[in-house]
Amino acid sequence: MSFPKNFLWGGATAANQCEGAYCTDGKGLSTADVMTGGNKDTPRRITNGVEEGQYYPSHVAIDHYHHFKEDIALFAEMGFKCYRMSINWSRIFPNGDDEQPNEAGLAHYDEVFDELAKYGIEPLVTLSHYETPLGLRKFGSWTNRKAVDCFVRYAETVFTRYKGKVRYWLTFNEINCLSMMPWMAAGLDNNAGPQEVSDAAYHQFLASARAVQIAHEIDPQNKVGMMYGGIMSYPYSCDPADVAANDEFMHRMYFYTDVMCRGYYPSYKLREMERTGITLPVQPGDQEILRVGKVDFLSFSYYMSLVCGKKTAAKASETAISIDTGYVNPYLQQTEWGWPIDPAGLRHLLNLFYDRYQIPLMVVENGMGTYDTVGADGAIHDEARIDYLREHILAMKKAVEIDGVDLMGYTPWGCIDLVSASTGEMKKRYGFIYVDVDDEGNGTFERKRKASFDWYKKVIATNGEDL
Ligand code: BGP
Repeated sequence: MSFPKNFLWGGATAANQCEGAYCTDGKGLSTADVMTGGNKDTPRRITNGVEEGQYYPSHVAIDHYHHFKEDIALFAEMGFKCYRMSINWSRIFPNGDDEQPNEAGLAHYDEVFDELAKYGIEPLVTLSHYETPLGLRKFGSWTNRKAVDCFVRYAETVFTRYKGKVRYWLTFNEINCLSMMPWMAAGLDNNAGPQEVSDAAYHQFLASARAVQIAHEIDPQNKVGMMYGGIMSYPYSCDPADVAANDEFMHRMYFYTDVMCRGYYPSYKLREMERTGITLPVQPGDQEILRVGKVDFLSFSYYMSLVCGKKTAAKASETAISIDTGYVNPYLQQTEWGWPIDPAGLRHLLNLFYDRYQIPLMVVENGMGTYDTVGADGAIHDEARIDYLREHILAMKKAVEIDGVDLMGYTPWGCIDLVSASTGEMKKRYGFIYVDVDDEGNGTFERKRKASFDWYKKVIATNGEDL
């Protein structure tokens, strides 16, 4: 037994990180469109609108909007069975709360799905991948229940329009990252308080649950998953205080998967809210919505593992353990961006989720950002990427073969080079396909196959046997 026969091998992107064409064909502004570029040492900056003289990576990106046919042909050449992409909500509802959808936006994705169908590539579509329409800000974005209705209208519109073309959907990208990055995940100010973050999470859970229900009603073939930002951490030591600190940290993350996979708030979260005075904006019928709208599968990103332990300097009381997530794992190498490389952690997380929920899993992001350059021979030697991916595929294989995890597929991140979400750089590259464009959007936009392109093609052709 190895990977299942119909395993969904492919790659993943997000609209705001690859499409460009940020105001083409009636598209409105999204949260991503007002984030300036940054780099490894300087964080991206959020502006009030589009300011003169600033560079906004999502405005150009790799211009996938105009190159999608060429890009999909390259994916097909690698043998992709699946392409994870996102629909940019602000192409469909430019302000987020418009009465009518924008036909030009809908027509664009029709073309993309038709192109994928030509090659038998199954789309896996994220409805909201760090690209909330900026228009939702006028009423407080996801802190306001109105956002639920806007999302549901959008979801219903695309489920109806693309019925028969798309069967696999994800609601919110890395929904748990709302706790760390409120702007990216929900269009809230980054200094949003815990009550606002909790309200936004509650509304996204409701929106996701309603979307699941509507997707099933529109087409019983639809499968809707959640998407967890693959945070996984080890206790710093076997000191029970380190283990407890790690448990508490992981509860903050698993709370998101618990609600979406089980259909209710877990007891540890409800107790924590009682202690901290956070309330839920519950309305009659909500419990039923969450229960009925449990996801069909759990997908997640996985790049690295963390180490968490007690904060030695702080006093830990029984109920409020002080957590330190800043420990360095001495057993692991790091990428050029300082992300610890831990394939065994992927097997661990797959087991943890499968034991916890017993529903199909999918790894929808994984990969290593590197500085790739075109060599004197015209080739791009990204052997380090091949090594990284090989080890992670081997870890998934063990989870499937030895542990019996039900794994649907694997879509490594940034299968074609694209803008980095955290830094806004182009030079942090993940792709099998190189794109000639720099951090300021200059270049020929020519696509080139890297060494990993042929390697991944062979991996897919042999269903993960020849690594
Ligand atoms: C995930 C996001 C992606 C992606 C990836 C890599 O958190 O879902 O959008 O960008 O991380 O991160 P980065 O681009 O910061 O290297």
